[in-house]
Amino acid sequence: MTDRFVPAETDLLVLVDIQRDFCPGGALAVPDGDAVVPVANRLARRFAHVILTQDWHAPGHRSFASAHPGRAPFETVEMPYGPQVLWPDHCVQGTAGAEFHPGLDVPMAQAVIRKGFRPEIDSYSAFFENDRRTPTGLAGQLRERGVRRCVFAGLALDFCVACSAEDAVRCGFEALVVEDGCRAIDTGGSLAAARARLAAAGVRLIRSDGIGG
Ligand code: VGL
Ligand code: ZN
Repeated sequence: MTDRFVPAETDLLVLVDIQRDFCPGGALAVPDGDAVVPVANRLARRFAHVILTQDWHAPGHRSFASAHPGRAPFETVEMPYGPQVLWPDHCVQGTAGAEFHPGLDVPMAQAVIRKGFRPEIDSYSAFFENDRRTPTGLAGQLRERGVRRCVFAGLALDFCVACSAEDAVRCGFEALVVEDGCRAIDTGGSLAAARARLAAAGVRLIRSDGIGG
């Protein structure tokens, strides 16, 4: 049914936010989030280029509901750069919750993009912060390395994975998402909205068993 995807030298695997806080028992646990770990480990062995992203918030980050008196997690507020969902405190720099999942076995990963470290602005995408303007530097790094196509897996499909894939397209890369290598938060219709945005951006959804050479 689906065509096979054979990773080429110009393909990059991006493993998004596979961290303790996004897995069961964590501060912002994505349902079944740790199910992506074995998929990520397998995928990483198929790609010449592998990078990781790591949600990495300053304490008291403005995306935390705790920074907005009277507000609760999963409510949406208006920030200078647009609407922002408020989250439980998560992935605080240097804490155990910000560490990669202990089962993630990807010693071949070549770079870690830390994002969300500016206290006043959230960053879902691996390429731009949520103002859609402030770059992380990843696009330049990938161009210098000759990468043409980005393949994404990780957490959460409807936030950081979807935003990263959309921005990859915006930056001139082709983008694919490995669906069974992701899990979603699905709050307030976020998963359906993300799927629609991915389709509109031309991001292809594939399955991990269709990848190989
Ligand atoms: C994420 C919400 C807040 C994600 C990060 O990795 O998808 N979601 N911070
Ligand atoms: Zn975050």
